[in-house]
Amino acid sequence: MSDTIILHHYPQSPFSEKVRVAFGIKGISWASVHIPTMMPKPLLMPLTGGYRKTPVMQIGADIYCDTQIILREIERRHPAPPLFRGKGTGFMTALWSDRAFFPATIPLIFGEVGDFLPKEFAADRAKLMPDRPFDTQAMRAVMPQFRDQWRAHAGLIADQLSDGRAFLSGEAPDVNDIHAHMNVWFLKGAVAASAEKLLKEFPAVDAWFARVTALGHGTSSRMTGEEALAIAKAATSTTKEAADLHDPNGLKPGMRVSVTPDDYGRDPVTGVVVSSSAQHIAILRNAPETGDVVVHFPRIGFVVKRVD
Ligand SMILES: N[C@@H](CCC(=O)N[C@@H](CS)C(=O)NCC(=O)O)C(=O)O
Repeated sequence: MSDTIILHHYPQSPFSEKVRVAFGIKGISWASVHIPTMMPKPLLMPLTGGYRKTPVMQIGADIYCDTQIILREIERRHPAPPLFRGKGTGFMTALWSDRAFFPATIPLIFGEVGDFLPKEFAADRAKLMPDRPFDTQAMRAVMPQFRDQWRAHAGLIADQLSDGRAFLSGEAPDVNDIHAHMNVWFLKGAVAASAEKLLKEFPAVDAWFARVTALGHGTSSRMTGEEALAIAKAATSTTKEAADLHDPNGLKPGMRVSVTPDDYGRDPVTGVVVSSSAQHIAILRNAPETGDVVVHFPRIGFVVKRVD
């Protein structure tokens, strides 16, 4: 039971869709824990120590925060079929997807459906993004410019497919499809008619989208948040202590640090370093509901600070 992959997510979450498609490509069986779409998340916080974003992956007492580290870990544990052909480029595509394409998708969705959002949801997202007010009126005002941006991103997908290939890297799907698919999936799911208008000039993108969707989500069974907490408590982390000889700031196992996203949802998680490298940091923490857990983060997009 403790090596079951557990995904804490909700169905409408676009970042979770990246992980669900990865499960589909690899044919993985996983346990699905539905978490709330906004705070509070009382059954998730004991696992992460404060990280609130969606999704979070749990394997026993190892907790993975952010899709970068989640996809890396899925690949490590289930290497076939590969998600990553080159070891670096799949992560570069992620940054395009998350930090350029996603910010163009958000105003197109919330500029259109803003008036229908529950007040609590808007208030939660305003708190999530303290530097960027969640102002749906303002989003509506800039929709024409973001349509241009969105079209340009979708056009890149079309250009990549223009030689007739089935998937972005060739005849087999990989992580580039996962990252490109997310924003198209989000727009289509939230504002179908507007997505259809924007994609009309890109029939190859629609056909590719259908191929990626057909990969499915692997096989999932539902689990409750309470069951997931009990699994963490009964398990022991399998993460081994490992020092990073090249860490430019002298970070070492045993040091107490905080790890905080640098973009939004900037809630620090504090713990003791178990293992770190240029691309990951794993910290040990403890909560009464879980006992000892090791929480894993990527380094890109996260601020690590010593706390003494
Ligand atoms: N960098 C994160 C971004 C995750 C993210 O922004 N997720 C959205 C939902 S798809 C979120 O956390 N929204 C607020 C929430 O779910 O509480 C990742 O790659 O996992």
